[in-house]
Amino acid sequence: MHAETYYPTVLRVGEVDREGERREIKKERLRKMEYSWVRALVLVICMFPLLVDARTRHYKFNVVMRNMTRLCSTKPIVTVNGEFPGPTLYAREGDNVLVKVVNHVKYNVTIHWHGVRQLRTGWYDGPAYVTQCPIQPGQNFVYNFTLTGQRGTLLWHAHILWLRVTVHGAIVILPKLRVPYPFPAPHKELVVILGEWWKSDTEAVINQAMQAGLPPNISDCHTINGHPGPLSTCASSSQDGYKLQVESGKTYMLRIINAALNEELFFKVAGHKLTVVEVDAIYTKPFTTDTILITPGQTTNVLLPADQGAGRYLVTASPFMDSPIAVDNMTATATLHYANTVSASAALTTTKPPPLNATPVASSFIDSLRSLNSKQYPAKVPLKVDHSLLFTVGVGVNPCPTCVNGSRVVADVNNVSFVMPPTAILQAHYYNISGVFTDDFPGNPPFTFNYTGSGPKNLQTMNGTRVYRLPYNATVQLILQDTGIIAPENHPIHLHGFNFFAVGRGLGNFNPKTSPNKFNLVDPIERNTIGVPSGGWTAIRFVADNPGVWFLHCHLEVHTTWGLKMAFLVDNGKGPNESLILPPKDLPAC
Ligand SMILES: [Cu+2]
Repeated sequence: MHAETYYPTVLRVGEVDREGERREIKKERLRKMEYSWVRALVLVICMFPLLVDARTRHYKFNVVMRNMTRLCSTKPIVTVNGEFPGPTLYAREGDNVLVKVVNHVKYNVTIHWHGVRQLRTGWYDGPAYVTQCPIQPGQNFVYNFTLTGQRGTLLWHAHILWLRVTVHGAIVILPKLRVPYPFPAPHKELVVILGEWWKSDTEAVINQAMQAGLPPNISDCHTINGHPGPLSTCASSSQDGYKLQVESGKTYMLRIINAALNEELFFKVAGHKLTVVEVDAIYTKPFTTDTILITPGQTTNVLLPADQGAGRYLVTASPFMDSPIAVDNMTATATLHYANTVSASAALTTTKPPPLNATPVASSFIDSLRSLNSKQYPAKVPLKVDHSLLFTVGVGVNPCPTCVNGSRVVADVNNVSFVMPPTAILQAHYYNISGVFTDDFPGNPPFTFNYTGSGPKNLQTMNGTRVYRLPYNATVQLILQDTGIIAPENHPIHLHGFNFFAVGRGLGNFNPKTSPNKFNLVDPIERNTIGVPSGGWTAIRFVADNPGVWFLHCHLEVHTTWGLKMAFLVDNGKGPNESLILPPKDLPAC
């Protein structure tokens, strides 16, 4: 499979972009004809950088309300350009992307380009009060970043309040022109976004929960490309929901994204195998499976050969939860539909989603992931460690006189529940504004206990806006250790500004003497979001080669809201190439 390389055939870039590319190629051909072959040769050599040169892609995101009906009820939702899921952002590796975000809604808004490295351009990363003040109603802001050294699927989403429930979409980064995929080029590529639908207003849900100090309600169903699907209680016919149209004998690439707020999901296609080729915009060693696991914030590209008989096949997205915690247990469905299927009512081949608590299915998927680690796409795992950190992640209980039980559920990293500052940390850092944050985030738990046991007697956390400071280019090993406080739980942890290597993983407490013996320092998976196993730990390594302030948080929105978040502050290195760019002139004010 890997002896040859294959060029992507259909570049599913927007029509305008494809036109532009065709025009470029035509112009180039005309120019060639005007010169003798020697001059043409010289010209081609000179022109070559232009042909592969990066382009600028312009997008406009109008944040607007729109009424949407799902599960037999209608409500206004916040959208980008009226779409749910939002528009796909197409670009090539190396391109400069400009997105003008105009806020037409009553909420403050920011957009995060999840997984985009934002090298030196931290101002455009998007988490509210971390890298920028929000875009206020009636205001706008142009995000301006370059896609350097990344290709694959990522996502964009709102990074304030719970707006990302409907404000999200795909980022498709195609390889540079003429650079093939390291796997057989698919016939077609399809974006598949998994999400949630809430009948209630999610802002009201979380506000009420925070006032009461209790966990918020759960969503009413999951969605595939915005639809609960043909098996949903409100489906009008078996034709409802998203349809993946395929032709027999062709291979398709699904760019799968989990944009749900609070749930990790299994994804299956009845009767079909899926070959994983990329996660979080990093090529993987291909492996074939019938079920993928995807946490909120993660992306997975799979190849799907349409090798079955004509008919319709069920596609499912169902939750994974291996702790005694309430989740939305509704399975979202869609159908894979063969083009030569005559009748719309053709037999539907179904599949059973894995059980809710299918830990073995989840573990086997995670254990199969490896970086491609080829000559062209090496896994540059840091082998020496400058900063060795251990962060506990979990929940706690703090006093709250006005709450229902006199206490509130909170979440923390190393016993610190992060408090959002009134202004952006990056701005406070850049302009030396004191009193916004401190750089004393603890590199280890403030006190040791049997982390995955039932927890210490005192479940109280400290509040603080504390960052962990790193010099430019420092190498970091970070052990993310789940705690058993209240209940152990799987936390999908997302790091902004970097990819990291997931070098190890285990159940129980991390043992600094024995656990590292099993680390994979050769071809561990590289990504930006990783599930810390319930009652276990995950070890990651990264190089702090990006100056700025970089958020680290649980991608279950409920845990982020409760305080399971912190930030790394990476200082500038030497000279402009190792320093944060100047702040943009239109950076919103708080
Ligand atoms: Cu979490």
